[in-house]
Amino acid sequence: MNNKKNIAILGSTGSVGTQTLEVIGGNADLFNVFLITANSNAHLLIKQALEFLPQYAIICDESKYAGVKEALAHTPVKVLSGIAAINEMVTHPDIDTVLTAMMGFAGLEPTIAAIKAGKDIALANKETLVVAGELITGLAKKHGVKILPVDSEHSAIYQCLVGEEYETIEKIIITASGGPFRGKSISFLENVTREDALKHPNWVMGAKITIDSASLMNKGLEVIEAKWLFGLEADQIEVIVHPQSIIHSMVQFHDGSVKAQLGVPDMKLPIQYALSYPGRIKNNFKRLDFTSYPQLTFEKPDLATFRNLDLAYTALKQGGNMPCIINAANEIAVANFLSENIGFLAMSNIIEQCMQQIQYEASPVLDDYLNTDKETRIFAQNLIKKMPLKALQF
Ligand code: MN3
Repeated sequence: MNNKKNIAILGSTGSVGTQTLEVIGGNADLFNVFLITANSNAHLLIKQALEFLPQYAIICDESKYAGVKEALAHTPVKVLSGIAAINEMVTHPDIDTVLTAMMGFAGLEPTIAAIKAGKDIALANKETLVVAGELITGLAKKHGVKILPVDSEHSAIYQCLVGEEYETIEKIIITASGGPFRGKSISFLENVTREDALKHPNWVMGAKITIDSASLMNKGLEVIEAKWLFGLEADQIEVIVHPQSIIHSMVQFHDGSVKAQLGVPDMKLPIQYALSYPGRIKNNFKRLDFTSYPQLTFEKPDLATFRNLDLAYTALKQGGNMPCIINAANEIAVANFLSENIGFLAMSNIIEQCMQQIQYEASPVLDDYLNTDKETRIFAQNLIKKMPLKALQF
């Protein structure tokens, strides 16, 4: 296999997964796709397997296994199915880097398995660090693996920190576009629809993260993700709304100097950096033309209207299993908003009630996270079922 880097892509059919394949496709001399996985999108998984001929293709949904197997029968690609197969195959000795782009809590177990097997992680699944940041960063340290952020804000901070001493960080400043409802009032948000929320001004992403961006929960999850990635305290992590999404985030050092990383909004750049780190690869992605952006503007986030960001800071300060609770509650809330069972503002109420009602654990271990996640999902789903129609909005 010469010295190409073998990459496993967990969640290859999602937005980050497909863009990762684009990056690898443009650098076939440097990277080899070793393993791809999909939750249920068998059609796209087959198409990707035919194009990239990975050693393994895994479909999580076992009911689709036979179809995928048959479609790839004439190729050397080995087809497997189920989450257990993913947890096992990410430990394959030939894999160098595992890029985790599965959606939500599902990313946790395979990430743990990969770290224990000594694989570097290109982390696109922020929920993994939100839910179990202490456990994951502890394991990464123990096994000597790097966790390279794919999230654009964290990639920006990572790039700003190259060559710097950790002790000199005063704070980091995470930028937020503000999403499609920036500047709107509570009364406006009462009536927004799924379609309104899915219209992100700057980034093209999957449905879940797009709703999280509209509610600012995405920024809340990113604040928690940053705490663990960079070993910071809550008061060292600031969020600032920057609607143009040109500055991807910043670091302020203890001499007052601020470093920023800039570029046009395109996930392919942070994906490529995570795969090529510590090097940089020449590419022909769109370049930033400063004169197209004569004004870069900044404003404080509106925490009274977008309560999710405030709830995330609360969870971060409380620690323990609280971030796991908000993540699970949010996944259920977003799924129900997407299927039009609840209104936009109900999402924060569901998360807040779960934070108050689910048993708090100060020092959770893996089983506690699994239990908290499960319990919170059931509780949140029941809450939605029992809610009177009007309460679903408020
Ligand atoms: Mn981001």
